[in-house]
Amino acid sequence: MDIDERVRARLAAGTRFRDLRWLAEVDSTNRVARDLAAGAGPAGGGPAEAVVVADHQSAGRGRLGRSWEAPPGTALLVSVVLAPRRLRLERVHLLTAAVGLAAVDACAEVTGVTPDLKWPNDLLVGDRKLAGILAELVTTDPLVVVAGIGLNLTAAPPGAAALADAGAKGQAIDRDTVLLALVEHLDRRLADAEADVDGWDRLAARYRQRCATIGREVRVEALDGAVRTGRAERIDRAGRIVVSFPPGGREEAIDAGDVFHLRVGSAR
Ligand code: BT5
Repeated sequence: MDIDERVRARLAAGTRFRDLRWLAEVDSTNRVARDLAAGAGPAGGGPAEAVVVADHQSAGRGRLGRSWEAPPGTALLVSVVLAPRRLRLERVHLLTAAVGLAAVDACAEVTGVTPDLKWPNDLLVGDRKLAGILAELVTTDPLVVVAGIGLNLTAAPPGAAALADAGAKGQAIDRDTVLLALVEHLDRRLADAEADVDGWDRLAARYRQRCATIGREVRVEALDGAVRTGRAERIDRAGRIVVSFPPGGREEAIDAGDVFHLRVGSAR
């Protein structure tokens, strides 16, 4: 269903995201957002910070070539074009953190359910995945990124979570209400981060505070398939997760691959 007129008007008037597009069906909202960002030539002063929403994706994308699945009309599927100010390329991961924090705030505000953040790109309810974020670099100078999030509202694949079964009330999981809250929170997070020289450090600190992975026993699956377990100690300045591995607790910073929370010893 097309985006509610009231929601459109509020986003256009009150946030940096003036270009709001809705599609009934598309391969991937990230693909559309990337094309939008790439199409806006540098002469125009950089791309418009756009929002692309779809009711259904025929080829929704996850990280590392994986797919994102959601039955039509059951999820918030949205990608944003971001052209952040004062953000250096090596800290680009903070945009994933900004979208994650905004999504947590939106869920809490609209439904009363406060998901956990799992490094690097998931929202969890308990140990089940509620949402995933895919950030893709479009250009480095100026820095332009497309960040897409899929957030399960009324249905989820087996083993995953949807807001509807996480305690949210029926009327509170209207897609456009969640969309509005998410984009407004994201706009505020970005504005705060861009406001002064410490702004992106504040965002990083906020993400670290909220990231449920820190202090947990985790299973780390490297890109080459190697699997190890250890303890997630902290997130470093470059956004990598630092894990200590037994025996001896030698620390290693992980920047790619997958991290899973383990139950054993997982009390926070
Ligand atoms: C992600 O990748 O979690 C990033 C997902 C980003 C999806 C959004 S939707 C809007 C925008 N347009 C796109 O094309 N993509 C973005 P990753 O960490 O690689 O996790 C992918 C894995 O999550 C899959 O291999 C499945 O195991 C699982 N998965 C797929 N669909 C899911 C769902 N609806 N809910 C929970 N888990 C899911």
